[in-house]
Amino acid sequence: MTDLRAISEHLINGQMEEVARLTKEAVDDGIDAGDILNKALISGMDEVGRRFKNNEFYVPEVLIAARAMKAGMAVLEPVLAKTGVEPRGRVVLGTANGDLHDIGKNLVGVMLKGAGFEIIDLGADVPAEKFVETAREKGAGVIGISALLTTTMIGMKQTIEMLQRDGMRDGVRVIVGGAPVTQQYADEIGADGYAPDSASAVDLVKKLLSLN
Ligand code: B1M
Repeated sequence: MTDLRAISEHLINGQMEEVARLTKEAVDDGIDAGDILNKALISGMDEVGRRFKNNEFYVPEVLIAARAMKAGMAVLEPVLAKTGVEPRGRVVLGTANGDLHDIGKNLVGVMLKGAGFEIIDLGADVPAEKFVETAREKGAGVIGISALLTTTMIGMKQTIEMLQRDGMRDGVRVIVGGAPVTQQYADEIGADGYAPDSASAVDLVKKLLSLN
């Protein structure tokens, strides 16, 4: 029987082929897909997040682990789709209007995905209307906006104002982040939360959706 801890270990070490092979082996052994997701892949990614937060891991290690996670997910996703394991919540993610920086946003997406959330990634340079429209269409509980330029942070405020205008503010939590963004700015514009890094973004979304 495949050892789920071995999958986690390989994921933490970024060994993509091993993660894919062992995930397939676990599926073939008849291990529950939800258990493989939670006890092997997500728990491995949680550890990556913990190490990243404590400066034991840096961006390259996180990206390599994320690639390994994706390899495992590629094996598991068709099985999960059949067994109907529900995602923990749906998050619309993007970089603010006029801003092309997407590396930090992608990391946030990977970590959230690793924690079991469904991510609707709108990419970079996303207008406020697009965030609001997509959250409405997809019934997302959270909008996450990244900005790396001081000049594009305003897109966060515009999105919140648009949610208010459209009567959607109570149903959608807005989180913000990116190098120039601060807790103070998040408070000023009425965001529901600010996260300084991708691991904290996962904790924040869990907290806002009362999943802790
Ligand atoms: Co640009 N750039 N850049 N750049 N760039 C910065 C941001 C800058 C600080 C460099 C500098 O001058 N020192 C500066 C901004 C100054 C400012 O406004 N304060 C700058 C500038 C000026 C520009 C241009 C205007 C340059 C020019 O053309 N004259 C131009 C703008 C283009 C545009 O967006 N319209 C530009 C272009 C680019 C590249 C395209 C070349 C490239 C981006 C490539 C890409 O993303 N695909 C680029 C890069 C790489 C950088 C730096 C060097 C690195 C950014 C990065 O990826 N960091 C950056 C300098 C720097 O930050 N040291 C710089 C790594 C990443 C993992 O960190 O994005 O902070 P970060 O994400 C972290 C956290 O912030 C947090 O979690 C992540 C992981 O821990 N986080 C969130 C991020 N989003 C979050 C969302 C959340 C929660 C947490 O919730 C939703």
